[in-house]
Amino acid sequence: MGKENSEKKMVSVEDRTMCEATQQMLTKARRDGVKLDLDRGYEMKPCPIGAESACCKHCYMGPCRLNPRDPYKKVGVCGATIDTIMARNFGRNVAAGSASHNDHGRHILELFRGIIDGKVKDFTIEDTLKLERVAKSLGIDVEGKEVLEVAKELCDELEKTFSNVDGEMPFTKLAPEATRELWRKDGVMPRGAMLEIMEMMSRTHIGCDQDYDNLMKQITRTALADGWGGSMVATELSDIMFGTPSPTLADVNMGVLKEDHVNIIVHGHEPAMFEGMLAAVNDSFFIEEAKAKGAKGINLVGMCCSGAEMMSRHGVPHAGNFGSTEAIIVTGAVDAMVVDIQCIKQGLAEVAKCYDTHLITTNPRAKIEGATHVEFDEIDPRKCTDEILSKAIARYGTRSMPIEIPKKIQAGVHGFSHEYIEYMLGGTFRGSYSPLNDNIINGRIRGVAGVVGCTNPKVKQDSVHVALVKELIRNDVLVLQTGCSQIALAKAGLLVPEAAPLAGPGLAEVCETVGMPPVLGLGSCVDNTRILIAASAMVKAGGLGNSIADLPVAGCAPEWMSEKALAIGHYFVASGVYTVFGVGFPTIKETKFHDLMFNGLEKKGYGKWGMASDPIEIARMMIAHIDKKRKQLGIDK
Ligand code: XCC
Ligand code: SF4
Repeated sequence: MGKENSEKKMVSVEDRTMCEATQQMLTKARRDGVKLDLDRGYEMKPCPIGAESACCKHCYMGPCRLNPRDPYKKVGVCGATIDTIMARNFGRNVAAGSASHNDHGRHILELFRGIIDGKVKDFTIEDTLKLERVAKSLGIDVEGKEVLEVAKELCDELEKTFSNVDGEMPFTKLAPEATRELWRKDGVMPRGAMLEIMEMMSRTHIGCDQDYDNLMKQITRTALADGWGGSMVATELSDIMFGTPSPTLADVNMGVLKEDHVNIIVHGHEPAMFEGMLAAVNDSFFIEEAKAKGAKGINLVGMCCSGAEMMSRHGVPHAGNFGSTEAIIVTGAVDAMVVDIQCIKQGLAEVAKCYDTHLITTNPRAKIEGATHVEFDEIDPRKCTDEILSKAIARYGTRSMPIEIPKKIQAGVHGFSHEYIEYMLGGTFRGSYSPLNDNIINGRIRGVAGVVGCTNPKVKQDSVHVALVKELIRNDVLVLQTGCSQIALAKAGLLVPEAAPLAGPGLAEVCETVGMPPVLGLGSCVDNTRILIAASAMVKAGGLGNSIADLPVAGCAPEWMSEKALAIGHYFVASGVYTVFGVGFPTIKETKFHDLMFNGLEKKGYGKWGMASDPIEIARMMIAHIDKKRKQLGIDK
């Protein structure tokens, strides 16, 4: 009877995801009696009070629950109002998101220092031109200096991103002067990330900061310490160490798995371990080992953000986004899934067990009960990668499961770094401004949108991303993408120049002239900072106002789920961008805090938040904002 009930409730796989490969694997998982996140997400009934952030558990006089339908009727035991409670909850979310990216960035900085000190021998400084450019942009004199000397000075300067206790975070120098003036005037200029995150946590302790407007200042500072801090350090130093991406053809979707190869998936966020794996799989010793077990070779593919990063840099195939990480194991073809940090579902352990796949954690900061831990150390990468390869090859040799790989595969062009976008659309000056700005001013391109972020089993995987992006380009809005969103559109076949006819006439003309897709993939989530740098470059190129807030641009994370997404959303808002989130939002509409986020911030010169779940509605809101900015700039002819 229970079984009958749950079967009746089962939603069709087509309603859970629009990714056909994932549908096929979800069907197989149901048949095999294995529960995936896509079904757990449907069955979970989220707490309606928590969903709107109307509860507080910051002390044990509570937890206190307020009524989202009548938010001002009650206060917490300590007297905290709904605005205080929502602001504190949001602040802690942003602190966690900012901490994640800063931890990632600091780890990349340590690797960079290891190379400079000579302790790390397996990695090197790949892009010395970018090293010089970044150093110069921070005011470091590079004239007549050796590469390592410049690198050391840059490393010392960027260390301040994390350790400063006063002054201004180094990369904030890259923002337009008017934007920085606003941050200074309001006292939200980030100092050091560790300080900002610590202060965010301390101010949200019971009985501390209980003024939502004052809390918003620290929330803003903590978010800016992500975008112009740890995330930007991660992107820029990764480019310097592993190479700056330029357009690369890469295959996406589960069809990149090969039945007759040893399949190894890397999924997570930091590039070092993946780079180490890439070097190791080309070792002839292991290729011979694999052949001895009857395999044709070793097939290394990525997923989620580290996958997006490796695809951008090296054209490594990408097997799918966040919503497909459990599903892909159902193929039975994954010999090892190797993970590091962030967005790694604990549920993977159970699914991996069912399909006899090795789930291997590699980072001391992220172990999973039931997974095998093989620690990655930059000083001796081969120790870890060789052990992983041996395990994966052995598993290939004893494969006993029937294998079913969805035959879905889609080629696309990835790897549009901000440098490349500038070169492609701004390198040669024509008329008074850069060609990108010219095309915005003359109206061929109506505006620029960043569509980014996760997938969330609360909504049909990929569907909001794809419908939204199609609607935006149809209206001549150039779309920049990162993370799991980029993978959704890649699977849908939009990251190719041949997708230009799907764009409106103006954007299509620009795409055809330049030979670029209407949707540009920039990489992983930390690479959202490429959008900040591109936006700053647009301001500097002239003709579109003085600050990022003046630009006809908008952002969206239509299927967001993580705290990192909230931190990213807020650093875009704090940098001047109108940012719309789908799925839902942890505030109550009829409150002062919500009004501050969705209206008040814009009046103070920042961007603002927006929320809608329907993709066409989201597009309409973003385009209306772009049109409003065009009008303010006097280019709305
Ligand atoms: Fe995670 Fe970065 Fe979200 Fe994807 S988009 S689900 S945060 S992997 Ni970054
Ligand atoms: Fe309740 Fe205040 Fe304690 Fe929060 S801090 S749990 S609102 S008493």
